[in-house]
Amino acid sequence: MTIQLSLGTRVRKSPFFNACLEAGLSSASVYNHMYMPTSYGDPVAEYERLVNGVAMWDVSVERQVAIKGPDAIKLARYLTPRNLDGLCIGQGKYVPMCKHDGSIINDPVLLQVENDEIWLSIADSDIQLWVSAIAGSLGMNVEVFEPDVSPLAIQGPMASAVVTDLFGSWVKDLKYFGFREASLDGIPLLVSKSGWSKQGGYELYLRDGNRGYDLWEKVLQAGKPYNIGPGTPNYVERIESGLVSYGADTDDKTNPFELGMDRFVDLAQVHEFVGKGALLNIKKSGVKRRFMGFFISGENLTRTNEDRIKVLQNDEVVGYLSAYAYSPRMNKNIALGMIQLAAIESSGHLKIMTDDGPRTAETVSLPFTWSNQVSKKKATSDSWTNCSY
Ligand code: THG
Repeated sequence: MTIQLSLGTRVRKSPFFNACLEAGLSSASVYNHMYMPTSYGDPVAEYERLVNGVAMWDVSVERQVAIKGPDAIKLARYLTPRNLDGLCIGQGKYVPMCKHDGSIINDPVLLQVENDEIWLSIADSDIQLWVSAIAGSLGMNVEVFEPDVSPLAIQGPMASAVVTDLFGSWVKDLKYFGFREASLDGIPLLVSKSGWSKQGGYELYLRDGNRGYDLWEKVLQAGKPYNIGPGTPNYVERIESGLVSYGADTDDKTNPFELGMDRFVDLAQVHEFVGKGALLNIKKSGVKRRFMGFFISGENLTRTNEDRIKVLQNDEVVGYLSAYAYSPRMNKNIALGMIQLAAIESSGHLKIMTDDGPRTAETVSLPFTWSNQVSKKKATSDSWTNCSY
C-alpha cells in the first residue's frame, strides 16, 4: 500500500533542494525533520556510479549541533564514550553517544572547528535538545545551537579527482575525517575526507545556506569529465559495507557493544561520560545479541523492506533484519540485522518472511567480503598519529 505523506513547514528543505529537483529527485525520506533525498529513479545507475565512478549527494540532513564556549571540549568528553584525548582543530572522530543506561542515541561525526568550538554532525535524533539539557543541568559554560551548515557528499573512486580539480591537490593529504576551511568562488565551506560509503570521498560542509544551488552547480560542472551524477546515501552499498544506520538498525535498547563498536568505547579513560557505569556492567556480563551480516536464500530480492523483518528459529523470534537487498558485487542476497548470540551458536536454521515470501537465512560476520573485491578498507579515525593535516 502506498500513501501520500503530507509534509508542511515543519519538514525543512535543504539548501540543495531545488538543485536536487532539477537533477531529477524522485523520492525522499524524512530525517532530522528535513527531506532526505533517497532516489533519482534509477537505483542501478546510482549504485554503479557510486561503486565505479563518482556520485554527489545532498546530506544536509546531517545537521550540525555546535557547542561553543570555554567548556566545549569538557562537555564533548562527557557526551561520548570515545576517548577524545589529543583531539585537535581540523580533526574529526566518529563518536557514538549513549544514554545513562548505555543504549545508543546517535552516532555523530565530531569535528573540532575551533579551540572552543565542536560540531556534532548528527544522525537522525534530536541531539540539540539532549546536549542543551545536559549542558544546562551541569552548568557548563557553552552555547548549543544549530549553525547554518549543510554537507554535500562526493563519493566514489573518482571523487578524489573531482575534489582535487576543485580545490587543489592538498585535499589528498587530508586524513580520514580530517577537514580544512576553504572557499569556492566565495562560497564558504569545510572540505572533509569522509562520507557514508566505503567507496572513498569527501564531504563539503556548506557554511552559507544561500549558496546551495551555486555549490551544487560547481561540483556538477567539475564532475562532468568524470561523469558525475546524483546519488543518495546508498541502500545497497551501505549493506555491503556494513555501515550502521542509527534508527534503522538500532532500537531503544541497542548498545555499542552489540553494534561491534568496541573500539569507539574507552571504559578505562579517566573522564566521566554518560552511560559509563551501565557500559561497564554490560561489558562485564557480555552482550546477548549482536549486529551481524546475513545471507538470504532464493531468487534475487527485488524489493526493499519498509519494516523490520523478524528472524525465526524453531518458530521463535530470535532477531530482526533492518535492511536487505540483492548485492550485485557479491551476487547474493544480503542483509544486516540484530540476532541473539544463542541463536548464532545453535545449529537451528534461521527463517525470515520477506516481502517476496519466506526464505532461509544464515549469519555471516561483518564486514562482508567477496572474491575479486577491490580492497577499499577505509583508514579510520584511529589512524591519526599527530595533529598535522
Ligand atoms: N557524514 C557526516 N555526518 C554524518 C554521517 C556522515 N552524520 C550521521 C551519520 N553519517 C553518522 N554515521 C556514520 C557511520 C559510519 C561512519 C561515518 C558516519 C564511518 N565509519 C567508518 C567505518 O565504520 O568503517 C570509520 C569509522 C572510524 O574508524 O572512525 O565512516 O557520513 N558528516
